[in-house]
Amino acid sequence: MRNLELEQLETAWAGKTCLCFDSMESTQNYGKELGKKEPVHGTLILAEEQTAGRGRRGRSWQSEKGANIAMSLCLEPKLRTEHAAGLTLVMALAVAEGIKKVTGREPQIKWPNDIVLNGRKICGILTEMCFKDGGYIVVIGVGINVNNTGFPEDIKGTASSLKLETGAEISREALIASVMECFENYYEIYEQTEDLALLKEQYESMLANKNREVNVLDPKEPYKGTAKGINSAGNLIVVCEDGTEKEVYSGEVSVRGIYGYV
Ligand code: BT5
Repeated sequence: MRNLELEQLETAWAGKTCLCFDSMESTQNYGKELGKKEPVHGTLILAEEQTAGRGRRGRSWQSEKGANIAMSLCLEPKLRTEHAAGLTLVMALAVAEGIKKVTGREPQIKWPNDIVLNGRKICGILTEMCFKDGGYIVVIGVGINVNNTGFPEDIKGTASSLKLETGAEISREALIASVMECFENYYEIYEQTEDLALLKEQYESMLANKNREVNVLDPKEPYKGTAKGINSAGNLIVVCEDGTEKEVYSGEVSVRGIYGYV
């Protein structure tokens, strides 16, 4: 493990402590274990390779060693616990904005936790929470496909990387620094209201699903509708085919486009 100082980083706390590993199971596991033992607010865990990188609900996250970003940001929020889930959307905004600053491209957010460029997934976000004495920690995992140029068979139809989309090799350090700066800024805005009220407009301006037909993969009963935007809790507002409006909670369901991944 080495302590990495991100040269370009201009934050007060986010990513100021940055622990970088060659290989580990998952930066999420490491972050959660570390957080139980010591103060970790703002600590960033990075791995060149994950042997058990994961997505939501037991899905796996696949990433080529040395080419991409696999990182977890540890937080000890002062927020009420029920408001912590919204931090996935705060990170999505930070990643989208960070990518825009570094590449000049305009990525979009596929609610709630994917970043897409030209309709393909270039980043996934996983937020997990665990309790520790006197409080709780939140670990936000971010996987960004930066410089890889190939994907395993099962995801090559939906995934892409920044290099494939822009044609240029991207500095991972510059991108991490940019995402941390954006995150710190948005997090402090989120803390003011403990919801997305002040960030909603910006989030919706990057929302790939906005005004699109979506399939809501509700485990009880999937349904179709048109995504209108989010509310300040971060739920997706979907108008169903019969005109009724539903709030989709990010923890429970996935959303797919009718004609493709977005
Ligand atoms: C996610 O889950 O997209 C969250 C991924 C979070 C990964 C980071 S890496 C650092 C930290 N440590 C971890 O162990 N995890 C976090 P979900 O929405 O469930 O999407 C998972 C699905 O995305 C998989 O089932 C695949 O279909 C697809 N997938 C896997 N690897 C991908 C990749 N590199 N690019 C695009 N899609 C991928």
